[in-house]
Amino acid sequence: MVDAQPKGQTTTHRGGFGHLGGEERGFIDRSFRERIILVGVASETNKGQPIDSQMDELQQLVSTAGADVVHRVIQKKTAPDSATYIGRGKAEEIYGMAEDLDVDTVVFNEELSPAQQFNLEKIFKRSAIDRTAVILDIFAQNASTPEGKSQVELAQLQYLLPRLRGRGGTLSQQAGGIGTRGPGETRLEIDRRRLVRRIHKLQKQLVDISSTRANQSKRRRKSVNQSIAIVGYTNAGKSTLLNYLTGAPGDAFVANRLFATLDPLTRKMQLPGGEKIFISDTVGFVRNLPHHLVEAFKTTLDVVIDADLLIHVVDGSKVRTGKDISVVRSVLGDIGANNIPEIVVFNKSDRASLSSHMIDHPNSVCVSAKTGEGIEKMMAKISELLRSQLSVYELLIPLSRGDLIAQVHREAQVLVEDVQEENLVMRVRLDAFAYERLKSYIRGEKLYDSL
Ligand SMILES: Nc1nc2c(ncn2[C@@H]2O[C@H](COP(=O)(O)OP(=O)(O)OP(=O)(O)O)[C@@H](O)[C@H]2O)c(=O)[nH]1
Ligand SMILES: [Mg+2]
Repeated sequence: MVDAQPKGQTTTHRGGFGHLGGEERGFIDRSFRERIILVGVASETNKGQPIDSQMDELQQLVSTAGADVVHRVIQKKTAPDSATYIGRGKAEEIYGMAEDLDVDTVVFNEELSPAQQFNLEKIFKRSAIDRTAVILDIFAQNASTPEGKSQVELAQLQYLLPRLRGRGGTLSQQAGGIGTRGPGETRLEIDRRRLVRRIHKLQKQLVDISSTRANQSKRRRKSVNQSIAIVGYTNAGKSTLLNYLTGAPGDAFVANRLFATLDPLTRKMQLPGGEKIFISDTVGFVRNLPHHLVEAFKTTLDVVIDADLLIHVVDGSKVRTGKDISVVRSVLGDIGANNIPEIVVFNKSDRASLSSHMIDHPNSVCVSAKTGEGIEKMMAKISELLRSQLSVYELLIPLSRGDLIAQVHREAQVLVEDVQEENLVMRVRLDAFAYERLKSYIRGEKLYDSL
């Protein structure tokens, strides 16, 4: 058999998502907009969220990835089919539609097993991908820093690895799609080995980055007391809030699309009482965030794990917010951040009345990150919660130790100072880190836990 593609020549195939990242990405023409059919199963396992709103979100994901949805199919089924996810008859029907509508790719609402994907592609004679592949693709397109890129590529490769086995036959039938140019099996075998090597390399790189970050974090804690992280469902308004709070519009990237932010952005800000803190904007979460992606993002989410307080931003203009909130909390649990105190902030009060949300979340606040409405109240609550984590002590420092006095001012919140003979008595609020460094100068017992 003669390969029509001369060796060494690169090609631009009909791009689209679900393709390999890294070195392969140079081959993809992103200007081409794929035509998509969405497929969902309305079953007992839909876990509370109506299938229509799930499909709306999937459509939004697809359009964020740069493709056009031309049709939607929802099948009622008690449980997804283990071989083809939907029924075989339905799959044949979708094949007919895909031919008629000149569709490139069929996107499924839930994660397909490698076997389901293989079987479906055989029936459709075109790519069948799932929600996970779409999310990975969006992250791949949006990643900007070397770290973000490595994390996404790692997640993509880990997702693709089990899917490469045995797909040679179907791949050679397709006009475009994941690695379709090769003669099937042989090329896949080569890719497989290369992918495993690449995975190991990326894992090592990310461990190195993570340890550098941990050191930086320790350094940072020497000079400042507390830090907060803004977390929440994608598109809730986290970056808009950071911009508002730090008084730097345009600092953090804001966009009405999913996953506008990928890499954390940390800024310094002042609380109403004058205390300086760090505040970080973070990547948004989404329902069924790919498992590999959460794993990969653990390093990026260090700022969340290190935080003293989480501002959990919720798009209050959505009719139902319960699912968004539980998704965010579950991802926080996955990364080990579920014990950090959290304040729920319903955002976009300029767009809708948000007071009904307060019934289920009495300690929450309603704000508009756009107009600033409610922000003052939110800040008062944040200050109160942060302050409640600090303990108050009296330090006795010799007046001759100007260096130490300066250190106390840097690392603690000084409430009152009084000269007594040769010493300066300083009443201060200390967090755990400052306590460790200054404990030998503490006079007497802890005065109280908070104000
Ligand atoms: N009306 C209104 N729109 C808002 C408000 N806050 C944010 N938005 C809009 O909501 C969209 C998403 O805002 P972002 O700040 O990018 O949201 P995010 O949570 O950072 O989103 P990701 O980074 O994609 O997860 C943008 O179109 C914002 O202009 C608000 O208080 N009111
Ligand atoms: Mg953002």
